[in-house]
Amino acid sequence: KQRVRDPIAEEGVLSNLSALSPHAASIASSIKYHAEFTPMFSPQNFEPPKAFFAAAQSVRDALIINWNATNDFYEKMNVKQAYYLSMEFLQGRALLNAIGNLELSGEYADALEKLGHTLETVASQEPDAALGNGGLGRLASCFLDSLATLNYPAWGYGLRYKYGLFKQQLTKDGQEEVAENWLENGNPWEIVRNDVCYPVKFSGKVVEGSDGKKRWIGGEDIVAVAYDVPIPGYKTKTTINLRLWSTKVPSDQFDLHAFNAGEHTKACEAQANAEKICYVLYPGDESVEGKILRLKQQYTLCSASLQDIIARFERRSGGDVRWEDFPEKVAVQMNDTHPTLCIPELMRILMDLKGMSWDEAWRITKRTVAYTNHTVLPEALEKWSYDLMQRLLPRHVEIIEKIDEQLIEDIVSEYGTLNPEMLEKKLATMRILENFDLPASIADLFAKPEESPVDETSEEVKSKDEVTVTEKDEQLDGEETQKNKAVHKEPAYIPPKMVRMANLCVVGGHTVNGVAEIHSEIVKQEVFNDFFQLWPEKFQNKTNGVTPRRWIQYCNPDLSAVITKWIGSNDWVLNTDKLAELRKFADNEDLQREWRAAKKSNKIKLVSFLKEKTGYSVNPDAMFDIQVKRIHEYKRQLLNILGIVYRYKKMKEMTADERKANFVPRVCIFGGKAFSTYVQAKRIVKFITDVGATINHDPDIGDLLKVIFVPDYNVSVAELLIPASELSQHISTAGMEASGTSNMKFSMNGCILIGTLDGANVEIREEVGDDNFFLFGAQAHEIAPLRNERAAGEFVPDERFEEVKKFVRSGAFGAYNYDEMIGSLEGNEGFGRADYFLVGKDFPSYIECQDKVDIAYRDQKRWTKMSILNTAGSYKFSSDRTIREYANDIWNIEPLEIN
Ligand code: 4GP
Repeated sequence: KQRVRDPIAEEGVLSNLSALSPHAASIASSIKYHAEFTPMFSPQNFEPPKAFFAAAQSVRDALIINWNATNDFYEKMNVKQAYYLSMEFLQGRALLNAIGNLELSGEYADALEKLGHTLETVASQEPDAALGNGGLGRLASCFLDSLATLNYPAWGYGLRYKYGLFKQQLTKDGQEEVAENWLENGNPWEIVRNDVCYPVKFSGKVVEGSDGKKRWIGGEDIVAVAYDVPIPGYKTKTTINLRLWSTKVPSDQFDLHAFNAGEHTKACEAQANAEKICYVLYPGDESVEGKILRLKQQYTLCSASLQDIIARFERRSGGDVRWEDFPEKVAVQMNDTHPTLCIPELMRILMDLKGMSWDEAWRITKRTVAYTNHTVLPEALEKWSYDLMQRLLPRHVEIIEKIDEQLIEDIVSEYGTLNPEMLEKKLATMRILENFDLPASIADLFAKPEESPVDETSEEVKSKDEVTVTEKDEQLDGEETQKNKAVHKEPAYIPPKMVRMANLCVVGGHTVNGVAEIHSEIVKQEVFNDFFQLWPEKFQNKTNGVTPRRWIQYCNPDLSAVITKWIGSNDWVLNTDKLAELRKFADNEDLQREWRAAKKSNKIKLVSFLKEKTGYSVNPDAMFDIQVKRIHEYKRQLLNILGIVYRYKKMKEMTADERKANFVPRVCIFGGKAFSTYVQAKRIVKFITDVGATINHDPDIGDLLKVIFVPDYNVSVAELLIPASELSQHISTAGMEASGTSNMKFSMNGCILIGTLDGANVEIREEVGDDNFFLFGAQAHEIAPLRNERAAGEFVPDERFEEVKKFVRSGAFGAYNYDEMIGSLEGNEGFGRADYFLVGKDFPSYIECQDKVDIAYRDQKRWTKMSILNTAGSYKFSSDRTIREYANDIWNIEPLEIN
């Protein structure tokens, strides 16, 4: 027998395992086994990266057993299953979450210690799986955790991007984006399923067979391959699946002849084209190539997932496939509009491949899919160029045209033809196809005989076919086209034909939901009001939630221990209603002391992290005031930083003693990424770092004020920041933040919020109580009149706001010219929309509210009580609650616990 070399033992790290509990000992030997056989690292070492890999693989073994059992059980029971389709899953790290959910954290800590490492060091080796941008993607990941925990038969479907959301580096010029190569060392959590792959087609043409059936032929064929990621529930065997698609070329398409003829690039071209679909999350879409790539991504997700879902349905039906039962077995949730192509794709498969009639297919599709809206920003409501879509997905465009035609009929039959003006307006806003002629029968209604008909062939108006290729490409972006045409003063502007994905979702989905009460109202009353009037029963609210496992239990063990002690058990992790029991102890001095100690230990951890990442030393006794989220004008990081500038200016005007007496020491922390082409957002990042560079080095200020921008904000950084936070800022212009989810995480961790009445802030304030939330600013219903007032030049800015702007313009924060940024708050000529986000309007109430924060913080008893009441009032914001609501009200699925 050959002796298997044992690198760990050879290094003398592991003498014997007998001191461990049997479970920890078997974990240690499993880790040893994987350390030996993992091909990833040189056999000699057992450094932390390798220890992580080996530990993760040992966890994966355990997960696979449960995952197989879960899938087998679903297969056998053939119950209805929900599928959550999302272009984003912001999973973060998996190790601590997995061992926590398996209730093996202690055993892993012991085993790793025996092997010479702390669990913490090993866990920190894991790269974040950042397959998402922000709220929408992180919500999807919280939902997976809740689905598994609550034993719901459900899967997630997404794309396996080779590069996650970019890494953010901060230089003297502001943000720089660097590729996030999260798969560089391999991904121990995924299982590649070469046996699960589906063809996906682009372009080509549609032909009609002699049987009248449509066939989509030719074009480019690629293959989507499944990579499965097991998602363990908490305290349950249920381990659901996140299936991520990767793309490649069909195996018979490698051009061996070209390769042998020395044309290596050509030979590999098809492969490269197929693979690049899954290269990056949200590839830049300024260029036509970028747009094509994004549409290919969306279609790949929809097509591969639906083929997979349908294959499963057929398999589970045995020999007896009854298509009308499809919606009884399958619920598809579209996470925003990115997976909208599910609708025409399901129609195509049911009609062209399964032989159904239009009516049958439409009935099934409508009962299967549902849509969640995550934003009211008009620029985020996706539209695709009709021409581009037709080039890439000709059959789908035919189907969309027919859905649009049907919609027109529905609208006409609902509203009649008696009021053509109203009908015209409805059709203009509700149609899926934008800038399209009406069908002749309807168009007649609006004919204006006195106008001479436009001569399509005249020189003035170019027909679509005459437009050159480049012009066509320009037309792909409506705004760009308008700008170009305006500059060149072209005689006749033909607005580009577009497909409105959100409208298609509302028409094709059985349910449309917003993500917080106020947002769902805006969805009904504004964004989709015409649809709401037509189909009120489709519209629902599902207030977001976050998983209490990751977002308190695992990221904040100190506070969790205090909660568990005072509630008497850790049931609250599953049943967050129990958190409300903390209310009765909110004044208890012992609890308050323990509460503060937990916060302090989290702050101390953050202090060393900040030192390591930014070089700045901060005082752990100062108030930690945090704003972390994507950088966007509507989220108003500018309001926060201008408030800080105001504070700084006031401090500078005082003597040292006055400063001490008037201001509570604060560490103001920012984090977040700006989209790479969003110039104003990047400017704001640079401004914050410039303000920090000045204030942090000002000897007059010392520990009284520090401004830190934490680079590369991601899930793991959030897990450190949130537990250490005391004040957090959720200060969007009212009506613009759909929900927010970090507000829920902060509140859950005993952080007090300063915020506007926007998104889920409204509901958080209701739960935690008005006294425990710092409210300021204009309300949603006031925003439109305020903007009008602004535009009419009737707004008189507060002098403190004027003072701050002047101070910034004076060059107090370095040589960079911030005129343009400050100008955007004034609506100067050429600087865009006159303070569209109403920073100037809300500035006075914001800084006054910040004074109230200082007063409250000085009274630590009062502050601690507020903090406790925040955690106590956060029970509603568990994603378990949200998922139960989706399951009951939208998907109609039941929990199924495997035995
Ligand atoms: C975000 C919203 O901005 C945020 O308010 C919400 O909490 C989150 O979705 C989850 O519902 N939207 C996006 C996006 O991330 O890409 O539109």
